[in-house]
Amino acid sequence: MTPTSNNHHVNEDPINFSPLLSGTFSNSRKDQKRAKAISDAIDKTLRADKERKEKEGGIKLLILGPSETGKTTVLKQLKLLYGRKGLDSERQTYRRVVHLNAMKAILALAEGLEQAHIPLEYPKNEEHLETVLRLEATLKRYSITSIGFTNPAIPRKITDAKAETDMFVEMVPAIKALWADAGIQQTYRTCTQIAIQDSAKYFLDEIDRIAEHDYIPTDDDILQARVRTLAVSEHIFNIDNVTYRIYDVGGQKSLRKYWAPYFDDVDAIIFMAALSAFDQPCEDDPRLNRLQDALALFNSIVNHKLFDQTSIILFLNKIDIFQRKLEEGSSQVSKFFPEYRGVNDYFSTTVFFQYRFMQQCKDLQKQVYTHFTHATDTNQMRVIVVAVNAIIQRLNLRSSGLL
Ligand SMILES: Nc1nc2c(ncn2[C@@H]2O[C@H](COP(=O)(O)OP(=O)(O)OP(=O)(O)O)[C@@H](O)[C@H]2O)c(=O)[nH]1
Ligand SMILES: [Mg+2]
Repeated sequence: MTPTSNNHHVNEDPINFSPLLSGTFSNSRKDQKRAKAISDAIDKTLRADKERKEKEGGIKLLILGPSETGKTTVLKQLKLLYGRKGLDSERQTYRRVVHLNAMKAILALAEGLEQAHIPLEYPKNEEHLETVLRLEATLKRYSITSIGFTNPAIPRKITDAKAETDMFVEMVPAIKALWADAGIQQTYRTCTQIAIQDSAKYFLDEIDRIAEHDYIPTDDDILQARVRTLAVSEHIFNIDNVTYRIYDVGGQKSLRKYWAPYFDDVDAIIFMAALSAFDQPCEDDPRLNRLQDALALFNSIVNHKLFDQTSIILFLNKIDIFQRKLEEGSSQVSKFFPEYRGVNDYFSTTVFFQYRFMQQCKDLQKQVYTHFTHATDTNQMRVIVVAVNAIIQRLNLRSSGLL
């Protein structure tokens, strides 16, 4: 079944009450008639809304969690695994996202190199460095959250696609020269605190391919591409003969207030946190550790009274990056979580983090199903989606008294 998407703009009212608010009503017969007509219209809208929900039925599932934890990536995997067209309808538009992601990545590295006073390997690359640093002002204009796009995850502020592509093509020699420079490579390896996207290496390694004039993003490119979600969007999938209504939300702090209108009648929640973020500060609050923010947010969701009967599934995501960080020895868990006294290996640290999440749950009877995930890996997600579907089905049957 094809997934359908509805964009719920964050300031959108589900019902338009404006006629009621637009005038006062006297007791005249004409006004009474008008008031009744409006009241009937509202009843009709509410009835239609209720009927639509009943007809659609199925399971209402929210994907929640802080920003950059992989929520939209999971949705892309669902489209690939269960959508008739996969990611085809978005492929062309992602070309621009990929180009912008690559430019942002090299800009972040160039800035990091300057801040850390790391010298370039080849002084002749100085010219390229300046070209890239000049990108800052331009890239702000072409912010990844404001490109024209038909994907509901991306708001529509139309910019000039050709101008973006031209800009990218002009930048390619500078990007290639800098990415090959040992100074930039050292910045990439050692400056773990710079705000660089996880997909930076993937796109910079692939620069020749993505710069081809007839380049079309592959599924993996789309899974790696990063676009902030601003508006809540609804997607319908049929998984193993069960209809799911899935909501993807924006995780930035300023956007969390728009989640609440979707909290009624939720059957299941996938809460996502990025384990790899244990040593990173929040983008919108640099004093706060990202994983601490995730724990606090999980606390407010798992103990929320509206989610008493909701199945909670926890995805501790980005285990590939987490594992790499531990293996490289570049970050110690105990430095960021002083209460952790174990060794810095994958097994002990994941047990610790899972325990920290479970500790947030005040109701000791509440089951939380945890998965350690690598959301950009389609093979792993295929297995996990089947497991999650089985759990949700079982819980659903149990709560309806059929099991
Ligand atoms: N290496 C790796 N990258 C991942 C993983 N999951 C997601 N990503 C990447 O992380 C970036 C952010 O993922 P998104 O899915 O956009 O994050 P989000 O939670 O939707 O973020 P908001 O929309 O801002 O709330 C993307 O570039 C993804 O490709 C993972 O498990 N491993
Ligand atoms: Mg998103």
